[in-house]
Amino acid sequence: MKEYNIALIPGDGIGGDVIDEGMRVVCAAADAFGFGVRSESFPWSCAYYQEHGRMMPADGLDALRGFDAIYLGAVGWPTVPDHISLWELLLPIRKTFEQYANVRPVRLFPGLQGPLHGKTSDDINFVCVRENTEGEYAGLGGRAHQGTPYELAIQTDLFTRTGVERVMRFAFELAQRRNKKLTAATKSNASRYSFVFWDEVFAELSADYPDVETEKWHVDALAARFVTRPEAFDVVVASNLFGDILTDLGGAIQGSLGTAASANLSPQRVGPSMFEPVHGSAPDIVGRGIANPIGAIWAGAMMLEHLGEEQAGAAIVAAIERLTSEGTTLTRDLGGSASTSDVGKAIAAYVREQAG
Ligand code: GGG
Repeated sequence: MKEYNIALIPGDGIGGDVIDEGMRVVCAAADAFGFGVRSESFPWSCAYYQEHGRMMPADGLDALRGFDAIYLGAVGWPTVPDHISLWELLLPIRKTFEQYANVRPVRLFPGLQGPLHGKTSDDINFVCVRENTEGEYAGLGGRAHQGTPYELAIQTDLFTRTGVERVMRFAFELAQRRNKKLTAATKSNASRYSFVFWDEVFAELSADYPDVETEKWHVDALAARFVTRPEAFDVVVASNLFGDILTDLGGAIQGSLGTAASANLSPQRVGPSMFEPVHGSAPDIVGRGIANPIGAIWAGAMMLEHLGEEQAGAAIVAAIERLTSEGTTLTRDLGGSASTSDVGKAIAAYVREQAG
């Protein structure tokens, strides 16, 4: 029997609650579809930072390297500055293992009522591919003359041909497997170096994928179009920051950010890929058992699909669809009163039923 080793990083706030439910469903799928899952949990988080002065140990990345996948909950807590928690845990994992394609599906599940009037699950079903290793998250810059009237801060973005080309090729190939349309998010009117370059690479590569229809939109207009014409999209490719912002909007139009899933893929398998819900640690609802685990569970389905267990991944997605269609076991953000574990247990039961 095949067995997969998963590194769990529940992280902060509701991260632990949603990863518990995600693992309940992943383990149910493993039992039902005949493979094994072993997991080891790492306590790296803002609480760990407060005890040890760092978000993870010095050899943390080496400890992760041998796993088949990483399953992460949420990172960030008000007691630790966000730029520390992000730059000492999430971003080193994405960059070191070259998880350059951050795949974030935007989908209104059947039965759910999103905020967009008249738009149904047929209208909201596309995928954002966010560049995940450079761009506005390159970390280049500095501060000087702090505390003086001459104080300054500089932050610059970084777009390399390798970085732009590889994520765009990934998005083109994804579009080829879907409905053959790729939209690029740009801002080449204002950002006259990086995004002019981004547009040039996009135009060059489009010649290699003649079967894929292409279009580019300035990110401001694109954000508006997410609201007015979500049905116009199939695959969207965006830089790191634009992709981050657009996919929170994506979470909103799919009914709740709590349902949004994300896969940080290392297509060349430089290291393990990482799977996480899009949402953060949600300090406002922590400890109340009301967090929506669907985003984490869906990320678990993407993890199994990535590991080659496509049937199990598809069964989890079908179980989520059944749950939302029935509408009786939903958390508060979706208008219900179910707890986090009610939702996890229901989805796990539906997965088991599918395997007979
Ligand atoms: N689920 C992971 C998490 O906590 N995400 C929140 C966040 O702020 N992520 C930053 C990013 O993806 O750029």
